[in-house]
Amino acid sequence: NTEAKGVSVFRPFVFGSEAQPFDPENRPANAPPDHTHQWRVFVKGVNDEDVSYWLRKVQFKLHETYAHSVRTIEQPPFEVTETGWGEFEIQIKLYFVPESTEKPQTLWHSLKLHPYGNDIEGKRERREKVVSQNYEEVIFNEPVEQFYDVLTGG
Ligand code: SLL
Repeated sequence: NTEAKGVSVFRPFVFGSEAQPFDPENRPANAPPDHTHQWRVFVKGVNDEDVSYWLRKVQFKLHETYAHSVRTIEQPPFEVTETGWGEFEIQIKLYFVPESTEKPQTLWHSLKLHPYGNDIEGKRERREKVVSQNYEEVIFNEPVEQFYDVLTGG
């Protein structure tokens, strides 16, 4: 299993969250009474490009106030949709396809529910969607040959 000496392969992706306050007239029926927002945390390709040829699964570790706080998503879309009342740090662990022989990589995302300037009453009334996302690149240093071939379509 030879490695591509001195070669680094970069793969871009996007991770982050989207959140929106409940519509007061139309709360999700199953949401606990103290919950105020619906949100989604995700890992995806840039422009929704397929990433599943290198990304095998994603584990999202939510705040321990959530039941089953560790959520493992085995196929795209790699995302978790939830409701809640508070912001917290989400641990995101990326697992790569087995032929990569790569160890998982961990990143963190701050779930953001409230827009900046939330004290401005008008914003709250508009129930604006709060998006917080980052462009990132995973670097595979000297990938094993079989993975190099997968990455480069060779
Ligand atoms: C805070 N440090 O105090 C944070 C904790 C916890 C968020 C936020 C509800 C979980 C559930 C929820 O939104 N937890 O009821 O299942 O702001």
